[in-house]
Amino acid sequence: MAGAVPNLCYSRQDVLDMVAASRRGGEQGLQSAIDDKNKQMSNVHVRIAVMGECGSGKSTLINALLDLDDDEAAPTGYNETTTKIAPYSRLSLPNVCYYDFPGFNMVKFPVKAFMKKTKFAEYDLGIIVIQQWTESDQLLANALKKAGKPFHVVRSKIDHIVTSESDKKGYNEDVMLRSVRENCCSSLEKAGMGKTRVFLYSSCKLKAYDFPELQKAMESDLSETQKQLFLLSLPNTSEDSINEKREVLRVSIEFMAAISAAIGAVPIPGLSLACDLVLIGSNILAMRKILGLDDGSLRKLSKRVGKSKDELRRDTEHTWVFGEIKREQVLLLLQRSTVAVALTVAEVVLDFVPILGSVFGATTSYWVTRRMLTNSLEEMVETAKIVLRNAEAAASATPGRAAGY
Ligand SMILES: Nc1nc2c(ncn2[C@@H]2O[C@H](COP(=O)(O)OP(=O)(O)O)[C@@H](O)[C@H]2O)c(=O)[nH]1
Ligand SMILES: [Mg+2]
Repeated sequence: MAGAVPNLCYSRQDVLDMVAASRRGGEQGLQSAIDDKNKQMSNVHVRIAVMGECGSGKSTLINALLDLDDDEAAPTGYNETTTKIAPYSRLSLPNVCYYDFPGFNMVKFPVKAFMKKTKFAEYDLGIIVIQQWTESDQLLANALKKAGKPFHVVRSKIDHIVTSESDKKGYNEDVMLRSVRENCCSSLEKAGMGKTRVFLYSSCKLKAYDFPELQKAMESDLSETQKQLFLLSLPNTSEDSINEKREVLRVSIEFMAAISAAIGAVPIPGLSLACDLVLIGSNILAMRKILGLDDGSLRKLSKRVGKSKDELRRDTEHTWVFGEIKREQVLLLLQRSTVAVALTVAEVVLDFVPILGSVFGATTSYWVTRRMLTNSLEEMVETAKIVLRNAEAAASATPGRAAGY
């Protein structure tokens, strides 16, 4: 099991289509419907243009939205020299891509040529990151408008304002935030942008200010299928975000079970189980990565909050989640009591597990795959929430240490 991430985004309609295809055209109909859908899905992309002046916080925002590892992350800092648009995505979700635009306030930057060459229509939406609204921001907003693309304005580095204002007499955070929002909105209005919402954000505190609302606003600009991809790409900043991922993954499980049933219907002894094991194993790996429980994600989180991986895993019950997921482990998981319930319902005893696919064919294959993946997902979701709580506890015990919590 190579750990390749299979397609995890199918809509409820896709699953209904699959069922209809199998009723109409039997096994062959289902197979070709699955093939068609997979072709379609690999063509679904989410392309987000992130724009703004040098140093406004574009690259930092991209890293936060994608929760990128150090080695995949967009370089940050004030010495930006790039004059090219740089794409960033997660290895596991290459179809969600953020495009880091060069800042226009650089010396000798060929803005006119750049604007002429850039095809703004290629993006699904834009984000303009500001400290204050400038002429180049206006230029970019106009280009996006002309291309008929939605965009959002983000005011970054709110923590800087909090730090500089909080010592003042009579400081009230809500009043301060309202005034920053009003100032930003009125400068946009003066520039002829009309009433535009400005999202306040700090890369040091992703749960605070308007970062969650920004994610919701971005989501609402996308099509149903794009939305699912986008949700899976977001960081686990809250139990809500983990629950949203669970919903998307639950639908994908239905689809995987349907695929499994299609394979199970082929009367070749052993084929079904072998395929089921691959299907189940690769899906568990994919879901684990999406939920931030793979070794790489834990290492990154551990570095961020200053706690060891063991401390992050504290109080988690389902230790298999963190282990190796190979054919043997999937077989072992298959024999666990939670899955045995499903098997008992099908009047199958555990001794039959190795020949399940060939003996019981499509129906059993469907239920076993569905049950296995659903149980695994629930246990991973439970684990992800405990890891999140441990990370949050670590972050609040070490102020200033933990970006993103
Ligand atoms: N404290 C704080 N620093 C930030 C924030 N966003 C960006 N920065 C810092 O500001 C600098 C410029 O950010 P960067 O993302 O490289 O800006 P870009 O040129 O627009 O890509 C970097 O040193 C970042 O660490 C934020 O919300 N809070
Ligand atoms: Mg940058």
